[in-house]
Order: sequence, then structure tokens, then C-alpha cells
Amino acid sequence: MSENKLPRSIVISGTGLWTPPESISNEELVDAYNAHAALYNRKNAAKIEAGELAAKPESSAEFIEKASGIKSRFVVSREGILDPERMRPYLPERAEDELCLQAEMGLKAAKLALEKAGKKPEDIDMVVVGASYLQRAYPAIAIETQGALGIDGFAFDMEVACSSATFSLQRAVDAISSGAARAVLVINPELASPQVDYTDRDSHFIFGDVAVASVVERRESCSADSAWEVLGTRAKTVYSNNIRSNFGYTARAADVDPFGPGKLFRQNGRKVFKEVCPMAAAHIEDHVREAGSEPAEVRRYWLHQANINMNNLIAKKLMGDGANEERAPIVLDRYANTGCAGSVIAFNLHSDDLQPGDRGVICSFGAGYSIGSLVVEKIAL
Ligand code: CO8
Repeated sequence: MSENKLPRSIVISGTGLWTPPESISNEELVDAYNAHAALYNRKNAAKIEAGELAAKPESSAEFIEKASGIKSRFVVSREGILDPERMRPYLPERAEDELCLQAEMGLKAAKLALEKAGKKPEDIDMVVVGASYLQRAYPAIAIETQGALGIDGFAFDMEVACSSATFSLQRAVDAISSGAARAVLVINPELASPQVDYTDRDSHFIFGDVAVASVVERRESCSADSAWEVLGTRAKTVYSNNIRSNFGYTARAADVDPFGPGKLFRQNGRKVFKEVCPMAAAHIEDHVREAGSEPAEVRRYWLHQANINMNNLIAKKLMGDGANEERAPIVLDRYANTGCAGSVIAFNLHSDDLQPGDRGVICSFGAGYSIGSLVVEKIAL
């Protein structure tokens, strides 16, 4: 476990949220899946009859909402996902002199974060792009975004699945703490839809696309009216195969189908639920106490957004009878699971109403397993 008690005052001075214009409801998604399943079962009727192949079962919108809390998800492109003959988004390849899609998504969120923080590109020294998947290996998406914004400094990409946002915020805090950067732009463009197996009933409903960004800087340079002082950061990883994607460039050398079984997102959801909830709750409790507060006194928890039942369980553990949606806001009903971005979406949408002196926790938990948290306090400037 890595802990960081900060020698100087560092703040999150602005965040930005870019939401794709298109969304898909559970009903629409289930209709497309069920039409696909019927086609599949018809096409493979003989093998299914002979017991050589399992028939595809039907999905249900009621199950999805009850088991996960998800009602809809935003996506960059709906069309192909809802085509029972295609079952994946259609995102045309772009020319090399065009901005790539993930950089474009991130750029939109980054501009909003810079505006909110009152910062210009020349104020930023470092850009980190953290996401569960990256569209390519190199040149880094972060360097492409840095170039598009005209930032003089350095940039890099990092991947820690669900904790890519909290871990990249922590890298920003570390860089400012050490003096390596005056201010850091953290961008988390989660382009999740291409990694979803929309033909798999167990996971076709889980993810949505989104981009978030944050500006992290020293308190002295902050020109916003209010900001969130980072009181401490904490990171923890424990290896687990329960959430896995084997998609990668070595498939070509292994002579296997890069889109074959196991290459897209898959999980043992029940095990994840059982193992991650107690780990996340204990992690947050320790971190909050280390920052000098009692978990039940913390004003707001911006938790990872994978499953509403998980969040309610963790919130109850932390706040007892005081737990409610106002103190642990849910955004996954509209956004679904947006990988690492969920806790930052919750922070972006549900933090302006808090008062100076109020404390909160931004926390991710998921694949890796990985858990990342920041204890923050609102300050007036
Ligand atoms: N419709 C109808 N029935 C269904 C469906 C469906 N769509 N799906 C499953 N069922 C059936 C099952 O087959 C099962 O039937 P049976 O009892 O006959 O076997 C029954 O419903 C119950 O299934 P489950 O036990 O799987 O249902 P759960 O209640 O456990 O709910 C969940 C499934 C919602 C997946 C739940 O287990 C869950 O959310 N767990 C937590 C998972 C989690 O947090 N995962 C982390 C996600 S990973 C992440 O956050 C980032 C990963 C990085 C990628 C990011 C890319 C951007």
C-alpha cells in the first residue's frame, strides 16, 4: 500500500465532464441482444439440438436494473451496437493527421476543466491520460492531447483499469509535491464500448463511454474561488483474475483470434462483489482515519460506479444509518460503469453544493484488483 501525506498544500482546482450525445436505454439494448440471440439460436439450431452448443438465453431490462442499478448508458456511437447482425460500435478509422477519438474525447473534458480552474495551457507542465484501454500504444494519447492544447512540458499515458483516474490524480499530486510540475492536467477518456461483448448476456449492459479531466495545482497558484485541498492519497493493488481482458498485440504472434474468447471484458461478477466490497470499505476507513476524520463524519463519498448494490453496501459500512444517496451519490443509473471515470463524474456533478471545511473521499475500486483514494477538503480562496 502506498500512502502520501503531503508536505505542501495541493488542490484540485477544476474538473470537466464530457458526456457523449447518444445514449442507449436498457430496453433498447435488451431488444438488440434478444434479436441477436434469436438469430444465433436459429442459425445454430442443429448444433443446439444435438447438445453441441448452448442456446443463447434472453436478457432482461428488469434484471439489469435490479442487479446493477444501471438504466442507460452514453456511447460515442449507438448504431452498430443496436444492429443484431453487428453487435459492436462503428467507429471509423481516422487519418493520422486527425485527432484520434480518445484524444478528442479527452480534449473536450480537458477544456472544461481548464476553464473551471481558470487555467491556460501555459500554466500546465504535465499531462497524464489514464484509462482502462488506450486506443494505441504510441505516440501516447497524452502527448497528442498536450500537442493539441499547446502545452509546453511532458505527458504520458497510464493504465490501471478502474483505478486509472484516482492513480493518475495521485501521480499529479506526487509531481507537484516533488516540484516536478507546477500544475497537472489529468485526463480520463473512457472509450469503453469497443471492449464490450454485446453478444454476452452477462456483461452486455455494464459499460458506457465518457471523458473526465481534472486540474491539480499548488494552492498558491490557484485562482478559482474555491478548490479541493488534497489531504492525502492512498493506493492499493492485489492481483486477481476475476476481471480480465486479454486483448493485446501479442495475439498476432500467438496465432489466436485477437477478438476470440476472453479477449474482451469478462468478469466473475459475484466474486468481484464479495471480495472488493470489504477491501474497499476497509481501505477507505483507514484512509479517512489517517486524515484525522471518522468515516461517519465525512460529508460525501464519491465512489466508483460499477454497481449500486456495491455502493450502498460500502456506504452503509462507512456511514451506518447516515448513509444515503445525497452523501454517496449514484451516477451509474445514467452513465453505467464508465471504468475509472465514475468517481470523478460523481465528484464533478455532486460537489459544488458543499461548504468550506467539508471533507469528502474520491475512491475507485475494481480490476487489478486496484483501489485508489483521495481525501479532500473544500477550501475557499
Ligand atoms: N438478463 C437476465 N438474466 C441474466 C442476465 C441478463 N442480462 N445476466 C445474467 N443473468 C442471470 C445469470 O445467468 C444468473 O442466472 P442463474 O442464477 O440461472 O445462473 C442470474 O441472472 C444471476 O446472475 P449473477 O449471479 O451474475 O447476477 P448478480 O446479481 O451477481 O449481478 C453483476 C451481476 C451486475 C455483474 C454483479 O455481479 C456485479 O455488478 N458485480 C460487481 C462487478 C464489478 O464491480 N465489477 C467491476 C467491473 S470492472 C470495472 O469497473 C472496470 C474494468 C475495466 C474495464 C473498463 C472499461 C472502460
